[in-house]
Amino acid sequence: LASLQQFRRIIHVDMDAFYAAVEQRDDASLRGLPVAVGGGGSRGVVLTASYEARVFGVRSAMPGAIARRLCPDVVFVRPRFEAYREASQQIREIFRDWTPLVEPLSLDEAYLDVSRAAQAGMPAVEIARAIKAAIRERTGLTASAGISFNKFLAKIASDLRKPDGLSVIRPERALAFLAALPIEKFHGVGPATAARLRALGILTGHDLQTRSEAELMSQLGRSGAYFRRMAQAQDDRAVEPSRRRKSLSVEDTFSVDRRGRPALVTELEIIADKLADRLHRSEFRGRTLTLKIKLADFRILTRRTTQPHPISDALEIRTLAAALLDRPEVPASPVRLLGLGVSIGHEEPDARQLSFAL
Ligand code: TTP
Ligand code: MG
Repeated sequence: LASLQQFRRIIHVDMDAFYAAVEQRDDASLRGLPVAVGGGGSRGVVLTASYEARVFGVRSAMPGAIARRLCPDVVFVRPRFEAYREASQQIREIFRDWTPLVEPLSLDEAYLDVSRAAQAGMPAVEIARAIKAAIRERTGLTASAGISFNKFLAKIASDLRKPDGLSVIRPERALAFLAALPIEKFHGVGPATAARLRALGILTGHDLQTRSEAELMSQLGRSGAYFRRMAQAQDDRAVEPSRRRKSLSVEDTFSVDRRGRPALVTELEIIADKLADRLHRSEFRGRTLTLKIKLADFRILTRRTTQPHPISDALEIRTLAAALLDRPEVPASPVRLLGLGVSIGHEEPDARQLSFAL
């Protein structure tokens, strides 16, 4: 089986500074300037920054005020999600010229399984080059591509030479490459996990490769076993083209239980903003909002409301969430977790159709 895996050819494509690149494409006066998309208001965060702004340290998810401090000349641009969706549809059409096995991860990113074409004699690297050229020609934007024999390595590869990059990680080089890779670069390792791993003396892929599964499981649970498999280049996850979302949700478990309406509403606002952000970045559309409340005794309450239109606006989600909290009443007992999710209604079997109808 292990050797069979090595015959797979996976390409991961990720657009460069996607929202900012679309803005610079559509407004010539922004080209060459440090641009931040989002972050303009008093409380807004930067969604992405042009490479000119990244030189100053401006990053996604950074409050606009900090971006301005780092880069006083930064130009804030209001996001135009319709334009990003349009570019996203264009790149997906290009992907489908090469394989039906396309799994989008977000508007600007997808996995492609091109094993069939590779077996038929078209090297995956050539396919990736052709895709990059077509993206440039049809959208005026640049993308970076990574090629390998599994998803995990393809995704890491696409990040190696951004922007406009193309990188291949071949099977015979994979283990050495992963051994040298700092754990921060492992997809799925955020700052918190990285700190935990470092505290355990796990700094690179080599440290994951050489510890036993039992040891990592006892220290890190199931994710320990998962990262070990990834470090050993054992990733047999298939590219799943038909993965169609039925819901999208965000939850927060509190370090200290929250009690009373003002505290709960404050938390809900944070969760609502995160959910709106994720809704914008996916194509998912749904009309039902569900509030999940886990009490300190682990009982779970859910409340939901269905709107006549797809839910995506942060302010609307905040308002609906507060109303759900009040209806029938604010829970009297301490709350351990709050979650908000948007889902499709019964009469909407296909979220994508709905987004076309908009
Ligand atoms: P990314 O691919 O993570 O970033 P990017 O395309 O801007 O830059 P890179 O060249 O490093 O790939 O995300 C794609 C788009 O998703 C990005 O342009 C804006 C949006 N986004 C958010 O809205 N919030 C976020 O926190 C992140 C990371 C991205
Ligand atoms: Mg990108």
